[in-house]
Amino acid sequence: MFKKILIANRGEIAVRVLRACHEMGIAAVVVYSDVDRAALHVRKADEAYPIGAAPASESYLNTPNILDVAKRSGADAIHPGYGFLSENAKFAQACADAGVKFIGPTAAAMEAMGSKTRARQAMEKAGVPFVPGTSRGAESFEEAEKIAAQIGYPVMLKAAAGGGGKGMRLVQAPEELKSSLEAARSEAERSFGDGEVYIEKAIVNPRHIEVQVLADEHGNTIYLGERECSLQRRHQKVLEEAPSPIVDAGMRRRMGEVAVRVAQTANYTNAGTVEFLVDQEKKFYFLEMNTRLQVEHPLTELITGLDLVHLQIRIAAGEKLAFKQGDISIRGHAIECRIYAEDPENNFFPSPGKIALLQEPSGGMYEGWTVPIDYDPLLAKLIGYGADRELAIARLTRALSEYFVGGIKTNISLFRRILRDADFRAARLDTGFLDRMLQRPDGKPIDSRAEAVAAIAAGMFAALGSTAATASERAAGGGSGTTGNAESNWKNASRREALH
Ligand code: MV4
Repeated sequence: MFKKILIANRGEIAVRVLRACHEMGIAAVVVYSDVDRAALHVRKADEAYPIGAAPASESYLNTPNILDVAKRSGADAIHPGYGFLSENAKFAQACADAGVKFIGPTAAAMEAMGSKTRARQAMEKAGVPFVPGTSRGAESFEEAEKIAAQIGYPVMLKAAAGGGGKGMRLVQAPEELKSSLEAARSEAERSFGDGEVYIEKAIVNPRHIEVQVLADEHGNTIYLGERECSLQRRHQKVLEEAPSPIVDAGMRRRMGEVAVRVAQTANYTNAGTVEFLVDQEKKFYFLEMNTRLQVEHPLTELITGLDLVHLQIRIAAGEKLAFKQGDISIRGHAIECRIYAEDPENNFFPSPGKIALLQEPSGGMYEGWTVPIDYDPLLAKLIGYGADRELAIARLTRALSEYFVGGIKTNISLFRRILRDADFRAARLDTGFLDRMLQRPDGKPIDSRAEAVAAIAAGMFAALGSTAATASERAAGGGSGTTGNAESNWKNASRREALH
């Protein structure tokens, strides 16, 4: 087993990986940029090294500096977290060349999945179902016109090098094809330096459902059920749940077996996610594979009882999976809210700044911390778990009512709204859900002042009446807490948030 792991990331995922290292008796080394000197991952690490200025290109994407820290600290492995270098095949190769184990798939497996058209060609051979369309770029407008007519409108133009919706265009009718193709091409060229664009049948209001897979380095690959990720805004996931409300045991097995075939076709090792689009008839189509641990991985951990980061580390250290597909069972239901530093009342405008007040039912940030503008706005993840979906929703609703972040804006109110939405409650979810909800007037608008006052009142109860529940939640949260200075916190709260 590794003795020391370097975590090449920041924020909540760095803390999550760090905790797994400590649970396994492994020392954790972290790196940080200039604006992250006071971040939680730095505070909790065994060793922390500065790697550069705030821009990610100078710090968290700075391969030479990160590898230099690996060497200086004597780390024997690197965990990339998600984002940053996690899906960078060149970085994985550079780690291998430097004799440091990259905790993730090989550079070759990442490259196999990097190009959509290449991945489609490989999956075609393996008999994996994917959206009808071409598996190579359209050479000319005339060719695209022919293909689109064969497939039938609406069609989707996609960048072969793409992901996350960049270089993607929905084309409803033949007369839109020319301008859409040009737009998709130039966007793909600008974003990826590769203008290859291919054509798929457009699935109308699809669901986005993904399957977690785990593969060891001895040929064993298993699936760990699915996550429903249909609630997105501008290709940014907002709320995810597991299991998917529309997937039954038979569909889970069929999707899982396809996901395992995808992974095996790519010689995939470690943790990965196979994404599917699911149409209104519940037919599923392979979309792409994410060659990293994902933000929403704790949902799978809750419903399977497994720790995915522990398993990633064990796999990377060469261990065999200690269980088989038949040992995996799905228990309960989990829902995740991504708490972002952005303002849902103001077009989701980014909201960096100092966290002046924090009442939280879980951990990820602390009072007095300044959220930098330089990175992704994800502050924390709030996950409700219960025996079934109803209970998971009830727990999340309760936790959201206790949640308050002062000094900056967050999207917490958006989740209160989603969770009381009738369509959400009935699990009528698809990728158009959020946009539709946001176009309707808010059925129960909450005055932000009233909301702040309610939060302050909740905070007073939490701080003054020290019940067992509050104490344990505070312990789990790891924030600075309010016990002992309830009065000054209350004063801060009222001064800053509402009563002035
Ligand atoms: C699609 C599609 C409909 N038909 N492909 C968006 C991101 C990219 N990874 C795939 N995406 C889509 N591909 C076909 N053939 C609709 C989407 C899509 C979407 C997918 C998942 C989650 C949210 C989405 C929002 C809009 C469009």
